[in-house]
Amino acid sequence: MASGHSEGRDAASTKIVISGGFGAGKTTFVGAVSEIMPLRTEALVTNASEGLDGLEATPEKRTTTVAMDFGRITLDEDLVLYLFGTPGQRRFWFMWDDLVRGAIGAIILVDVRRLQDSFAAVDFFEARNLPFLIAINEFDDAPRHPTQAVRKALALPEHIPVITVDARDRHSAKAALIAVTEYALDSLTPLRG
Ligand SMILES: Nc1nc2c(ncn2[C@@H]2O[C@H](COP(=O)(O)OP(=O)(O)OP(=O)(O)O)[C@@H](O)[C@H]2O)c(=O)[nH]1
Ligand SMILES: [Mg+2]
Repeated sequence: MASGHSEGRDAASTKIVISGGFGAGKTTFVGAVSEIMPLRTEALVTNASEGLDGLEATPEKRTTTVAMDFGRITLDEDLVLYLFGTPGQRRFWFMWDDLVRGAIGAIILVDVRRLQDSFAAVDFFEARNLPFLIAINEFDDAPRHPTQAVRKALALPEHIPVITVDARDRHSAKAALIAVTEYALDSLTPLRG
C-alpha cells in the first residue's frame, strides 16, 4: 500500500480491480460507489463481438468498456481505494495484465444467467495469486441461487468469499469493497492471529 497526504493527515491508498464477464455490471458498480466522477471509456457495442460476448443476454446494452473504468472511494477516512474496472469484451482482454498491476485484490462480478462468462476472470486471478471474491450481481430479472450453489458451479475453494451485491446501490457496492479489502489484507498476512 502507498501512503499519501490528504487534508494534512496520512491516508493509505491501494488499488482494487472490478472484474467479471461482459455486461456483469462493472461500470455500473464503479459509477455507483465512486466519490469522484468516474472516468469511463465506453464505446458503442459493434457486431465485431457477435456470437462471442453473449450480446443477446443484454439486448438493451448499447455501450461497452474498451479500456477501463476508474473511480475512487475513501473508507474509514484514512484508507483510499482506487478502483479499476476491466473491459468485458474478449477482444479487450489483453488490457487486464496492465490494469491489475499493483492491485491488492479483485471483485469478480457475476451474472448467474451467464455463469460461464466468469470463468476467464476466475482463472486469471487464480493464476496470478491475486486475492479475489465473487460478488453475485442480483439483476432484477435473474433467478436467485444460494451462494453455495454458485461456489460449486464455479468450482471455487471454500476460502474464497461469495457474496451478493446490487451494483447500482452505493451501500451494497461499498460493503463489497470492504469485504474484498479485508479479505485481501488477511491474505497478505497469513500468520496474523
Ligand atoms: N437490474 C440491474 N441492472 C444492472 C445492474 N448492474 C448493471 N445493470 C445494467 O446492466 C447493463 C450492463 O452494465 P455495465 O455496468 O455496463 O456492465 P459492464 O460489466 O461494465 O459491461 P462491459 O464493460 O461491456 O463488460 C447496464 O444496462 C446496466 O444498467 C444491477 O445490479 N441490476
Ligand atoms: Mg463496463
